[in-house]
Amino acid sequence: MLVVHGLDLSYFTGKLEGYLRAKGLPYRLCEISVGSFRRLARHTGVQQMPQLEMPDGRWMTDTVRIIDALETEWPEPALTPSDPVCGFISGLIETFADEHLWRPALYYRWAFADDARLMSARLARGMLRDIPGPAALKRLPILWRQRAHYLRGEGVTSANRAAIEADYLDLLDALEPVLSRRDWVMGDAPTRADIGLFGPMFRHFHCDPTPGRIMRARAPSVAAWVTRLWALNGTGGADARSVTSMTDDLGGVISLIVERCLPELMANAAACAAGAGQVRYRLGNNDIRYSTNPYRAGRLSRLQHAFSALPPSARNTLTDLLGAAAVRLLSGPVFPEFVPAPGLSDRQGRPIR
Ligand SMILES: N[C@@H](CCC(=O)N[C@@H](CS)C(=O)NCC(=O)O)C(=O)O
Repeated sequence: MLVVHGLDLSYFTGKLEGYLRAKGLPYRLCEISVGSFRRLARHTGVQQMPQLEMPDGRWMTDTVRIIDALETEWPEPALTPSDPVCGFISGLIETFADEHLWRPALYYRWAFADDARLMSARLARGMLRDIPGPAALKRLPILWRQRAHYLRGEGVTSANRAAIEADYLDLLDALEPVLSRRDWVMGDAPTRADIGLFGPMFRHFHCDPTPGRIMRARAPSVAAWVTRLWALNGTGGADARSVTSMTDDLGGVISLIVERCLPELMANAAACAAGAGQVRYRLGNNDIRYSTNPYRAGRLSRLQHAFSALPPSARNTLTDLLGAAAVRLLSGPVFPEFVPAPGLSDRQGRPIR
């Protein structure tokens, strides 16, 4: 059986679990501790969760690489549409979910007192179970660390809070009409768009107290989609290869990606390429500044490479869908593919010494 080493409150552990459930692949979740987090990183070279242990002894990390590999090893049911336009959009939505929604998801968890108290206590009792001391005391350094990394470190300030909240609220408003009409984001079968969105939507926005309350009130069909995906054990015959055309109602989600996510990915990639330590990006009328993220730059190159490999007819359709500005950004300058540094690196691809 597959073993997922992670935490039952983690964004990307949840994304991988959603994928395995949609695929109908049985797995066991093994809760990481501080010690095992460091030890397991030696198998893959990256200190992050989840780490996937395969029955044949192989180890994998990074949900994108894992899903790429498992889609090849277990092609049925497919979660990647074979239609070039739909396949590209499902990967674009996955990238948006993995990279752009990270900030609002972490913001809602660590900026609100109730959420931060609950989640730091769960981490203290869970992941830090191998560190001696009372949970009440262990909670405080966790709170400090998570706020330093995931609020200040991701560029959250009191001035840009409303813009970060809008990332979540506008997404709910864009998805609610779609998911009140059908079961899955892109059509009659779950795709990588659903799996990507499931990461932040399930473990953070659905399960954390403050965004969960907002989701139930503002977007009940999104809440139903989260639990629908969690309840999957295979897709019951649905297959992403049946998703062959784009529906008009995804315009709201596409606009969020074009206006907010792609410019951020580009600003970060350009700052990485220039060797700058910081990226500055405009979200609405607000500035967001954070340390350049090499892994995130790699996610833009992946999209650029996928775009350049498409047939001209698909690129034309995507120009109509995404607009000329987004397509200019996807067509170049093409940044080099991200290659993790040798040795141990962190989730951003930075070497750990
Ligand atoms: N790109 C990775 C991201 C994995 C990731 O960022 N995991 C988070 C937890 S959800 C992590 O390991 N954080 C480590 C930390 O906070 O130090 C993936 O797709 O798996």
